[in-house]
Amino acid sequence: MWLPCRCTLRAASFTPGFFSSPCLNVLRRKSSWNSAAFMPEAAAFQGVSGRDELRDFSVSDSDRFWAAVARQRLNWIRPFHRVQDCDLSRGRIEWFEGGKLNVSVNCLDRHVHTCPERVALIWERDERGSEVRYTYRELLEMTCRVGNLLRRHGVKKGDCVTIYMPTCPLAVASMLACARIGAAHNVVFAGFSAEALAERIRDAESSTVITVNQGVRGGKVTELKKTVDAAVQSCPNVRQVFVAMRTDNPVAMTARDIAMDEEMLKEDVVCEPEAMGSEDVLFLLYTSGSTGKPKGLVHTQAGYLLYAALTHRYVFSYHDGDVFGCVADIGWITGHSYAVYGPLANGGTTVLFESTPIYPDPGRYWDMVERLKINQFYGAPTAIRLLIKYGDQWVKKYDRSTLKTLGSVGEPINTEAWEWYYRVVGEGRCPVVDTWWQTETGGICIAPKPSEPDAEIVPGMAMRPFFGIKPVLMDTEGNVLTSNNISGALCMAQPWPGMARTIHNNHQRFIETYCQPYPGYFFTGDGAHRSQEGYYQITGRLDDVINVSGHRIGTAEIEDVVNQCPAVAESAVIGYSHSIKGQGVYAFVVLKKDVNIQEADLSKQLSNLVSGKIAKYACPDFIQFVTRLPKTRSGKIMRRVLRKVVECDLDGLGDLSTLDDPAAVQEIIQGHKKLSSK
Ligand code: 7RM
Repeated sequence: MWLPCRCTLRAASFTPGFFSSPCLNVLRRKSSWNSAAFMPEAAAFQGVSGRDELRDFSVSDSDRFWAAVARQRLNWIRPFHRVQDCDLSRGRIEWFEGGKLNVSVNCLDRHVHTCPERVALIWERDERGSEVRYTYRELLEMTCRVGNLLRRHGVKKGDCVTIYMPTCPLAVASMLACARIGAAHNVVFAGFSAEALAERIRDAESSTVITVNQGVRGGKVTELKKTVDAAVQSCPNVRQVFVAMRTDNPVAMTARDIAMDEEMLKEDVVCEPEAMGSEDVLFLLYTSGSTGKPKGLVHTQAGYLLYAALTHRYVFSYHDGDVFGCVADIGWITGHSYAVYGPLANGGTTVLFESTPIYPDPGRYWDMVERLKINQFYGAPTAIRLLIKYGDQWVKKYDRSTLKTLGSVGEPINTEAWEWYYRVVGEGRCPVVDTWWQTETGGICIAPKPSEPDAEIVPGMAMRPFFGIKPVLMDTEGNVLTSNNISGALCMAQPWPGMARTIHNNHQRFIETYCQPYPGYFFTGDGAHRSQEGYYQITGRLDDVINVSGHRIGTAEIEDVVNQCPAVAESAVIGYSHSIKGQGVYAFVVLKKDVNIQEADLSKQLSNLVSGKIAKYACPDFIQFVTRLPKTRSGKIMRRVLRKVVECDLDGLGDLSTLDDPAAVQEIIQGHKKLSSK
């Protein structure tokens, strides 16, 4: 049994409210700034007074800034001798060269020395009210057992272990165990299909997979082990699958499978940590780009951990004793940085949320806030928009007085959602931080905080670059736009420790995607507006990546799957605005000539195909069958035209003169009218 009941009972006794003055209102207090109290290392930066000045200093003298922070915040086995060695134009990014450390020691052992009984994890299980707490000592023990188990089964430094698990303590211990023994982890979101999982296992060259018998989410059981079985059929390199028990239902085991709970108990609770170089790989995480093949972004040890820890502390004003509630799944970068690495590096107490915002009812989040006494709540706008529809009573039923900061991530937060979050959830007491970042950036890059204590927060704006971040806006010719009140492509003018280093086995693609579009700069793929006051507002993707309920997906990836259907000649997938999901998926499909299937049946078939090959969230909400797609004479699909039709902005269709066959557009307009009136 993987749920030692002793853990349920022994929560460390500490007072979460200790640092939370009831009125931590950043908007009201004007303070004389004590740099050392705000950030101890700032005391060494002479003449730097105020957070804005500290931000300027972190960019203008980034070597001194990051050296001081890295020395102060991380435990090193061997000190680094060079702060950074980066050349963005060539995609060379190296931080803290010569340094050696172990990430799991930084997340666990050092806190066990000072406060072994502090709660590290609160697992908010799908079954409401059955939360389980793990102290730092217990999490270290569990991590060591997994580390020893992996080692005993031949996992070595430099290997990559794929983790296909729900958000739970054993998944966290598995991630940290990899870090402990020097293996990279590759967490695959447990909502991905067998094929999507198989592709990621193969690309990562994993020979070891960790999973559970079944997952439980929103009261529904998912057959994760069976999905792994199906996936590894096409992964000849997979040698072993560790299977832990999330439910009591046994699953069929093969010669390749290892019963993880039982085997773990045989292992020692001490596991020698590997000394890792700063730039050794910590993990791969796959994310969608504008082509069909997901990219395995590579994050390394020291820089990533430092950046996750620093942003966690300063963007959310996290203080010792606080309970941090990031509700993201560990299968996404948000779960990595703000449910696991950031909070644990800071010795914090972090919530692992296994459920959904509306299970068993729409009060789930706020019931959890009351029960676990959460001080910082970090979630996605799509969930907020969903909850608005159920009404304020689900929020007001519960005591939210422990809340101090509310965070938003994954997509733009519209004003209505922001206001509701601020007024209803936070009762106007808690700053709302709209945090912009990406899998590629490793941690938050633009957010309203830190800021001077009396600085304003504008609804729906990420606003201010974090320490060490220098955003620039570019015009289409690649010129840096220097004025305010202007929009452009969002790039970063200098490297920062948390950024991804490469794409696994494809450095060329890394360079082409991020470094070549604007030579010398890191291109984010997003557009942004800089206001008159100099604040940043993200306007959305500039490429064919869309964002469905905060999940990033490339339209090309969906098209590739749709096109695999034997009846389909070609397709074009676009995103359209959706009131809850942010964006929805709309597919235009051209069928082969002599296809004789009912459109409704075919729609169903295509939806099943997409959920089977990618995941449910990627399924089209609308499938419109057309006889031809609008194309340029050179054969390029004019997605701009399709987007305008779907957004019902016919006046905005613009210049159609480059279209090969303008009549195609009329047919598409008519078909869209029919489909949307259904
Ligand atoms: C953390 C995460 C990244 C993409 C990014 C944006 C969009 C994320 C915001 C946002 C507007 C935000 N990583 N995005 N945060 N857009 N405001 N605060 O989401 O790799 O999965 O997605 O998400 O387009 O490029 S991610």
